Amino acid sequence: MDNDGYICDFELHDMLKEVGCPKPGYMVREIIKGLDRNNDKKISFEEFLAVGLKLHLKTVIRAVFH
Ligand SMILES: [Ca+2]
Repeated sequence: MDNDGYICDFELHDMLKEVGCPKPGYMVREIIKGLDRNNDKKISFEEFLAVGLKLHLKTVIRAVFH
């Protein structure tokens, strides 16, 4: 992370490696594409937060139904 407030492909690549689930470059770019809402090829804090919330909601919904 270079602390510019955005996560770009190589930063996400390093992050995934650090948390023990490395992904090849093309997959990292697919993930970025999936999260990127304004198509600047970077993930802003807001975009990241939106995903975090979605994942959190999924967990909550799963807990409710199981
Ligand atoms: Ca973006």
